[in-house]
Amino acid sequence: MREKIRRHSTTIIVAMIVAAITAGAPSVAHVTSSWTHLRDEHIKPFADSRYAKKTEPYILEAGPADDGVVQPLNNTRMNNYCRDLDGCEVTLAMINWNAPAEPGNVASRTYILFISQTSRWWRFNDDADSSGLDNNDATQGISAWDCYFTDSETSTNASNGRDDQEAGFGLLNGTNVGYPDDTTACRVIVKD
Ligand SMILES: [Ca+2]
Ligand SMILES: [Ca+2]
Ligand SMILES: [Ca+2]
Ligand SMILES: [Ca+2]
Repeated sequence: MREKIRRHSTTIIVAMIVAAITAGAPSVAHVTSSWTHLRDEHIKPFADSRYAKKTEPYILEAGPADDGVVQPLNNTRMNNYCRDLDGCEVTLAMINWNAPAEPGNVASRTYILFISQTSRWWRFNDDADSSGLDNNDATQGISAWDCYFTDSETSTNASNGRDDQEAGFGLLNGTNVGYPDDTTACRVIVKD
């Protein structure tokens, strides 16, 4: 009889161990699926070059000495930053337009720009939804006060003359368009 009881208790212990292992199995599966989710949804995108961020903003300035002359933006960098899945953020800034009263003050406008991944069409999300085609022999762009972001990359004179006969964009510090040309600078800041 004692022997039988011992066997029975052994059976119960074994049953409890099996139950514990079985109960533990779903949590192992859960951990595995959590890891898979973490890897696929949160880690992989950062390793995917399509999502890779070039953390340095691309900044170009056109000072008073550049007045009226288009300063070309590096087209490889513009493509890397803006011709992708998430476009880029473009800030167009005017600096020092009121030098004696507000030295170095910066006026700015910021918009999102997408350059088409399959053509040279581009578009901002400004109020006008400004859009154009790069490299089509017709200059297009946006402006903020004295400063112009243009799909022209080539200056034709020192009086705002510009051409869009190649792929690429430019920054123009406009001459004779309303702000003191001897102090005013323009700056474009492009973030991926
Ligand atoms: Ca981008
Ligand atoms: Ca154009
Ligand atoms: Ca162009
Ligand atoms: Ca100017």
